[in-house]
Amino acid sequence: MVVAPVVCSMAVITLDNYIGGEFRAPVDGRYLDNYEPATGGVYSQLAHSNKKDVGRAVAVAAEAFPTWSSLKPEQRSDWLVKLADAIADNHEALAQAESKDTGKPIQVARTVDIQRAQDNLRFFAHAATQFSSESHATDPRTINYTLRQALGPVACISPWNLPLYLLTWKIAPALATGNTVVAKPSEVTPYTAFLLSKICQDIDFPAGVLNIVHGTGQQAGAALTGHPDIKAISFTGGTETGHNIQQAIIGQAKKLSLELGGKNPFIVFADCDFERAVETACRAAFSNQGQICLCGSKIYVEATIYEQFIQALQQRMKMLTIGDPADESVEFGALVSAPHLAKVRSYLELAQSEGGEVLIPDEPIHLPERCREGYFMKPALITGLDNQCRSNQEEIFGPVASVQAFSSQEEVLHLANDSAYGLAASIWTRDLNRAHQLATDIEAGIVWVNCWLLRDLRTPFGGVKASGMGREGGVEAMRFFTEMKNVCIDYSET
Ligand code: TXE
Repeated sequence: MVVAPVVCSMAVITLDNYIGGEFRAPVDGRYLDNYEPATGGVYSQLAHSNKKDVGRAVAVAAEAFPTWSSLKPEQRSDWLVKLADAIADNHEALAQAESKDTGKPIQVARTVDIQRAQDNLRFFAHAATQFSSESHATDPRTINYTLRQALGPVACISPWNLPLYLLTWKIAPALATGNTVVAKPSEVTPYTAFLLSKICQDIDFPAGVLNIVHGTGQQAGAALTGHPDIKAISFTGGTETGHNIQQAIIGQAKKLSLELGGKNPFIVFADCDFERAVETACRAAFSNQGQICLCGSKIYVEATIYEQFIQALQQRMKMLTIGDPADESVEFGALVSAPHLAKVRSYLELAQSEGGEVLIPDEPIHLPERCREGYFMKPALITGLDNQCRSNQEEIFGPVASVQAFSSQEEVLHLANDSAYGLAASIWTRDLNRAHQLATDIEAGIVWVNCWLLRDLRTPFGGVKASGMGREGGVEAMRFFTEMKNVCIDYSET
């Protein structure tokens, strides 16, 4: 084990940048506080990197590129497997760290986040050895073939909701295809990325191939996306940030993939499997305290079962075990930060001012002494608002879902598409034709029928409209991180 398990300690941990295989303090010596959401206390400080730190990281990534990109795919694959194995060896320590840093329940960090980080690396390690390209026999004496070449140093910018899960989802295909990486984790949750850099150093991961720079989006993030030697940017985060990045790089020939926010419809018809629909609606709305871009935060229920559904959903919400994320039995922890908690709560006030009713379970939350200042709130449902209200249109990104009734397939299709976002949808019905029709007509990048968040890493992942641009996952990610070059050969001369 290279990563020390998290212990209760008064000592503040320093999270330095990882550049060229070494830990480096930020050039100007400035650090930012990092808070533990369950307690509200500062437990670490991360490098407040600036343009110089980013410049150094990009320079070493550029230096490492020729060697890394000329390795055989099998060799890169071996390195990714080695990294995945090392994450597996440190699974528990990483899970504890992720739970501490984000406020998510320890059992979620273990079974979802850290497991998926390993899966991402193994998946793209194997994909590296299976990646092929096309050839076209144009006539009997001419052939075209397409090379897919690595780009160079690329930027991977990840958010705070699934820190190591989404960081590895980006770096794995980037590295598998031969690029070198400068990653910028969220300043809100930098801890597991720092531990990943310790793991890289421990397994002698080739220096300069993966670099991790900490800091704010405005300073470190903007310096990275604007750096002239960065060839591609893979970004997951808020819609506004995505648009800012898009604007900032106009005129620069960079590939850009944007995975942004969502306000996803969860559509329940009267002919559904009622128990499963209720159970999944609760999971879809409140997993990770509602802080997943795929959360089903707008629930549409066919009018004939609307009252019954709301009752059942409220009953299910009462059963959620809310509390200290370090507690093994807890299913619902703290929100990620004080400002985020304030933002989410402000939507409850907004919904009431818009004329809606806010339904919150009566049961008190039992918190231990250490969590008195933590960022906790109960899950909430909003009812009685029409689709156009701000609460039904804006991404809240917390444990708040709205419920509306509908009377026909046409009506619910209109309601679902009446949104700036278009990431995911979940449809609950036993009518196959209806499911296929809606799946085709809904404006979203991902549609689940009678399920939610059932993931196959080979499938394209991403959204339309304000939810983003481009697709991650499987071969799409491998394509994003490579440039095509067509080679045409005339071999007619005898
Ligand atoms: O995300 P940001 P924030 C949504 C959610 C949330 C809102 C804001 O609604 O309330 O976004 O969250 C980096 N150039 N999602 O403020 O700012 C930043 O440092 C380059 C949905 O935390 O978008 C971090 O590493 N980088 C989302 C990353 O971008 C910049 C998950 C995301 O931060 C930058 C999280 C800049 N100018 C929030 N500004 C999802 N789609 O899953 C910031 N960053």
